[in-house]
Amino acid sequence: MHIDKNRLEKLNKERLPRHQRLLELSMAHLEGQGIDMEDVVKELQAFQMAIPSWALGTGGTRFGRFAGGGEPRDLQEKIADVGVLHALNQSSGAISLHIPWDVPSDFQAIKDLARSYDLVFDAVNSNTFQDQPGQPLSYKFGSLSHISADVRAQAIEHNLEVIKIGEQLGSKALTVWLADGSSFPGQHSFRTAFENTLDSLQSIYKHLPTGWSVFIEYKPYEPNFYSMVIPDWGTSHLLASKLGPQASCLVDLGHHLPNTNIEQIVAILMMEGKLGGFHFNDSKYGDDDLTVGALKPYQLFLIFNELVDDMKNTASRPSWMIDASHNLKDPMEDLLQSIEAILIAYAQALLVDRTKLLEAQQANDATLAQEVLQEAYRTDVRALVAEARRRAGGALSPIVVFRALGIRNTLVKERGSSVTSTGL
Ligand code: PSV
Ligand code: MN
Repeated sequence: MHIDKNRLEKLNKERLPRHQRLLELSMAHLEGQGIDMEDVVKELQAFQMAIPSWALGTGGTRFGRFAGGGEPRDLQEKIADVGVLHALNQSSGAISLHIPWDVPSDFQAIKDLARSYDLVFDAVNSNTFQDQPGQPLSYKFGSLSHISADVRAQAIEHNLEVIKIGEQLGSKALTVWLADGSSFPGQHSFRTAFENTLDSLQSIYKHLPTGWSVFIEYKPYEPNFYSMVIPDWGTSHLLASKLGPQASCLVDLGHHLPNTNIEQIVAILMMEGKLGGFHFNDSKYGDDDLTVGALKPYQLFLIFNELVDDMKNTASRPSWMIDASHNLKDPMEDLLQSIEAILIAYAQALLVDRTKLLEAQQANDATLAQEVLQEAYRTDVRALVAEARRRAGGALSPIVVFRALGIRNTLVKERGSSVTSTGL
């Protein structure tokens, strides 16, 4: 499904007078602070977020899944859905495939389809956390860390297969997230599990094509509840360092114990040049997969404050992906809201007066430091985000247009009301 550009423009036109009034207010505010709005808009337009192929369907909990209508039935339809999102917000120009949930059958056709929506393929994700039909050996007790060399070999082979798929699509990175771990004390040896994991990752690393990266994702618990083989950023960093320059860490916001200072982790990993990937979501307790910014927008801003600080000095950017899929909302509306929250936090971080912040830090002036950060955080940047989107050809308000165009109803008519998309 392609968005009707004329209808989008007509809806934009209706909102334009109000938007312009709000934009003028924002401009006046920024001028007072010596910030050129054009610089901020340019940065916002360049920001592109990958959508995982599994997030276009309604997510489930371990108690059940209530599929919404019109969910994509195959990879083509998932690409079409990301295309719709991108047409609306001009900020989701990439798709990240999870293998084997979404294996292309005709690579050229899939690439052409993605191009028709102006999409590229970001990192490819391997999956050794589930057994697949016909798979000879089980991952019940682990994959890359397994005590059996045969299971490890099977998991390594899968990752190499994922790289091959990614190469054909133009991806440049492999994301490895392991569910490996133990649920009971004594169940396995921490050292053996780590050594096996490192050894397996080394076998994968050897086959990384030039220009490729491997991202090592960490998670403190779930599905294993006593120990995870890669529970935290320290372990991820240790593995990435041992592997070499093409390996780096992946921070998923939901993969931290409550109250962890994620912005500090981000700052240190960037300092070391080891922040390769980033998964956005929000949570109250754990890996809750809630819409980005739904609960902790200030934390999101503080993370972006660190990211922006580093992005000034380097051209390389982490691979950004939304990693959330909710069981209540329309998945496409959920993604639109997440991206809006990310852009708002990014814009606010761009407004931080870094000279003043440094002065405050040098003078041990905690009051001034807080003032500087909160001055930026409390600035209403929504008109700037909307302006960046409008200039790129997107919708002033993506959710309003999504609803006004009746996109979900069209998809339900096209695909049916009881289809369940692949994923979790
Ligand atoms: C695991 O919780 C994770 O964050 C990994 O990134 C997976 O690829 C994704 O969620 C989907 O299960
Ligand atoms: Mn993740």
